[in-house]
Amino acid sequence: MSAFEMTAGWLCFHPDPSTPRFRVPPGAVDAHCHVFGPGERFPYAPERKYTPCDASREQLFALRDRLGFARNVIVQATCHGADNRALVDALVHSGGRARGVATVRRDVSDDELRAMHEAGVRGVRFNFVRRLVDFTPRETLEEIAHRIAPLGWHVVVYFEARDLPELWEFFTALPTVVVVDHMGRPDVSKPLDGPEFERFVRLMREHPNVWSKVSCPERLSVSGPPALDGEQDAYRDVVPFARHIVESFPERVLWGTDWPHPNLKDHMPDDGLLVDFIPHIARTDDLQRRLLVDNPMRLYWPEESNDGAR
Ligand code: 0GY
Repeated sequence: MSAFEMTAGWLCFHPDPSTPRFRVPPGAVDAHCHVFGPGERFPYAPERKYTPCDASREQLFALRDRLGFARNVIVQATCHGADNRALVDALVHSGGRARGVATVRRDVSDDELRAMHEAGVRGVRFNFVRRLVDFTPRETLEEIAHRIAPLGWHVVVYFEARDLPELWEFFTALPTVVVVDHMGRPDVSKPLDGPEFERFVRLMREHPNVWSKVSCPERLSVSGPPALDGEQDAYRDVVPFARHIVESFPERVLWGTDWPHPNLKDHMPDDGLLVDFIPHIARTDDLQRRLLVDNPMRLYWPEESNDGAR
């Protein structure tokens, strides 16, 4: 399949991302990315809501090197359902340079959880985005959260900003660290200090176990990608939101490319430009080091982190 060809309406990832102008600090972690298939080897889930372009571990690791990252956190996407084989395969072939977040069902066995831990899984993902998943009862998710907590794992949650009020009680009762994908998907055409984003900020302020990925400007932006070579302008409407979270909670933020960017129809980002977005949201060396190295290391490689006291 050639780059930018549409599969069932979705774009494929950028074939030749630019080399970033921003150099990420040594040891930087891309803390939100996926592997898809290849479908012939790791079939997509029958209950999936989209069929992505294949995006293999080899391609992910090549991108990691090109962008200057040292490690990846690979997150199970809904198109693979609760079949974590492609994820686990990528982890065990990463030479210890990738950790993962899986999706599990309530009937997962202790042996399966232990095997995933051995492979490098350190969290489970609960997805509440209606276009991506069917409904799972909260009690099921609570049960899963209590099963994985003793392993030292955390819960990653993905939801739309408008659903936060209804999910608040569930999130705040979880017994683990809770990592929110893409800042809870704010509507960036609304004011930064408006009630919707303020609610998300309050969630983080009142609950020190809540972390946020300040990722996916390409998904959240209304103003869109830069004009030709105008990287300063890239996704500018997302900058105040991401910057606010980074500066308010520097010890609880993560960043990731979201490669290979599932479900994008109009615009496929240049991953190099996404990296160039980082210094606009994390403006000092210290903030950049926490976002890209210290925080992900503390959460995913605590045994190697020298940041335990923070
Ligand atoms: C993302 C975003 C999306 C998809 C998924 O699991 C998934 O299928 O997370 C999306 O469509 O917004 O983080 O990859």
